Amino acid sequence: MTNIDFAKSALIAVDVQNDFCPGGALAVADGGSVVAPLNDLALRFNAANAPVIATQDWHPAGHSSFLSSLSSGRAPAEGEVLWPDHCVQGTAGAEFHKDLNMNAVTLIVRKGFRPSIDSYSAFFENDRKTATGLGYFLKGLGIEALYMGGLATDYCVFFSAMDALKLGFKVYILRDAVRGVNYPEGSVEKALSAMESAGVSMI
Ligand code: VGL
Ligand code: ZN
Repeated sequence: MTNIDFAKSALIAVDVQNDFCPGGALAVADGGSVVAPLNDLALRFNAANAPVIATQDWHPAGHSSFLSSLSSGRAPAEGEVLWPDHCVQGTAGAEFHKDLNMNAVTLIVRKGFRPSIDSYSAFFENDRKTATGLGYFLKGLGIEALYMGGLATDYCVFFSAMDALKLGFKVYILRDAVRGVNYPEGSVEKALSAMESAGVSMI
């Protein structure tokens, strides 16, 4: 692996939660396999006193991103992607994968808790304006480079990486520590190539 300048780098584990792993409500194929490489790297960041961030999709019951929310008569917006109920606050599905080393995590960022806004990105919700605060946190610590893995490649990892670039961070995707939903078919490939063209490094 590349040499990491730990004084200016942070590790971000995106949404490594039960509902995105096999057996979960929105399972990503092979999702659990991101855990081992993330844990390895988290220990290296810990040893260097560098930030290790875990994001957590954290929806209230009946969240507007759930397909089930349409039963209350709401019309979906053009192009809006809706999901099975997942990562509902306080449920087992919202918990981190049991093997993810949470002792190594220095900050947990919860997102998607506003009932009417979804939030794929770790930085801005899907209205593209509401900040999660993570950008300010990282800038405040003088962080310049982000090492990112987790779930899902084509949604939360993708939007987080693209926002991070816009905020001026150098972004490295840990290629063996991401897995995707691939819905619609082909979206993982599309996300990977869009990230690369935008300037994300795959390592
Ligand atoms: C995610 C869909 C809905 C993700 C979260 O973590 O990629 N995808 N909520
Ligand atoms: Zn979600």
